[in-house]
Amino acid sequence: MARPSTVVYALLLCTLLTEKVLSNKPRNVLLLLADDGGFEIGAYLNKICQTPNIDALARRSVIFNNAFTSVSSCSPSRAALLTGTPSHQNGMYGLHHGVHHFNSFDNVTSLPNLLRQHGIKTGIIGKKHVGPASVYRFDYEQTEENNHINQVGRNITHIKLLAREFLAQANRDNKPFFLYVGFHDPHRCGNTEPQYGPFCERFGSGEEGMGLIPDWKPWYYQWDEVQLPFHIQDTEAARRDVAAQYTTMSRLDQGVALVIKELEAAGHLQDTLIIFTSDNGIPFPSGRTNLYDPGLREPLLISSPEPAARRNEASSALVSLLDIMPTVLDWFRIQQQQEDTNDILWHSDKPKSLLPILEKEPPPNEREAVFASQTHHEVTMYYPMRAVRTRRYKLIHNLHFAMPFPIDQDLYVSPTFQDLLNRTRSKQPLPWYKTLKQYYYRPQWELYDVRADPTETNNLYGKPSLADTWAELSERLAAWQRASRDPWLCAPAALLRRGQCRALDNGLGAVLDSGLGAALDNGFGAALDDGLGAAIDNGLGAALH
Ligand SMILES: [Ca+2]
Repeated sequence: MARPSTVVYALLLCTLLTEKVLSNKPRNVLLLLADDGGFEIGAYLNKICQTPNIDALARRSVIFNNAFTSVSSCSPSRAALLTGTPSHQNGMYGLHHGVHHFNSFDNVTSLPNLLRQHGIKTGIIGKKHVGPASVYRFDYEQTEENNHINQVGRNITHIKLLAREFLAQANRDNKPFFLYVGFHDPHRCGNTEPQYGPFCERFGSGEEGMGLIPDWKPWYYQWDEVQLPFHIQDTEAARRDVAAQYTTMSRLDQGVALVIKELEAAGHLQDTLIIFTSDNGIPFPSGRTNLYDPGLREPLLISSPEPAARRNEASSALVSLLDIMPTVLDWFRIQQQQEDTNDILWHSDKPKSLLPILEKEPPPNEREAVFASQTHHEVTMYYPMRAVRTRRYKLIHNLHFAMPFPIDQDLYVSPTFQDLLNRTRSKQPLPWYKTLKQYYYRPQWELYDVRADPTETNNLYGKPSLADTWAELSERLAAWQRASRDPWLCAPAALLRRGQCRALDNGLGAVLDSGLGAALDNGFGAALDDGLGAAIDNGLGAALH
């Protein structure tokens, strides 16, 4: 019989050997990205929309309750996620496809390019929606560029088989891998393929003429039972829209399960970091294309196979999707070189690896902040905004505040938005938290106490007791813009030239100089109140007639 000390020594040796083996084993990443996905998820306390598979992933994950995208638009968000830089810095100011034609700058360093240089096999299945191709090159690409988007983004049986093919290749090559699955669900499709319903919820459902996705069992919902978010009007039309969105969530949910099953079958469930998130907020008013929380806040689940990893625990840490790139690099133990940093002059507020949070919840920190930068969505939708959000406050700077907030085509044709228009035009009751006029016309500065006012309805800008808060947040926002070389740094009161803001004398300088309270003295507030806005939907129709 061994003496106790021998046993202890043997155990210690065993532990050391295990750690050695663990540290050398391959490490992979699976990134699952929803398209316009929100919190219609059981793990995020939606009681009606059933997502048993995403919930199962959540039980193996840290569930982030304060994760935010840096831009609420498809291509810009994906470019930001894949470069660790805000849209104004990587150049993806708006949508990539069609007439919009936005692309990142040719010299940007992207995650897939960097990983490939380090011998990691990279793959993308589903929606890509970024360019140029040379900046975002994956070893394996099955995207809308070589498939129909619905087949590669919504047909979960096809997605499953593509994942199987990629994983087999990675095993054959004996390489660590980064697999990015860009689901197209639960994106709307009423604008492009209305025959499948507002959310493509009938695509592949097995109904007559809809085709059949063998692995999908659609879940259907009663419109009067949905859990309505505060920013959607409480009407039958809007509720039916949400019910359709829920059905599409069931396809995303089952797709997530299929891909994870393929990961397991390929022998990689125990060596792969799994990340689930969404590119931008849900396609409803105040959601996608907005810097309000419904546009910026995202579900984020990260499941680590490490023995010490937290599981089924919520984190309240304030994190950004800009943190995904440093997290993935950290996981692969790749040090980002100075020349790879995309020319950022970060001093603080820089993107950070989230791996430490997967082991231990950091203490609550009121200094934490996330930032957002929006410029376009569609090419016609020029409405630059910048924002900073702490746990307590959100400051939004609407640079072109005198313009009506632009509406994208996808939202415009939606049953929810048409219902808003029709009710406003015909002066029917509109059980909504805003009026259309308020939605279209926003002040230059919006300051919200998001802890006391999570719906962001009470603009505190100009309140004397918050003068210091505004000054601190606006300076911090400007510092972040400066560090990330934002061409809009001085807008709208001044012009950025050789690093300096040069006054334009356009009447807005006073707002910036005098700080609080001056916003309504610029002549634009009066224009809104003098009846121009009353006759028409967004206040501009009358001017055209
Ligand atoms: Ca999207």
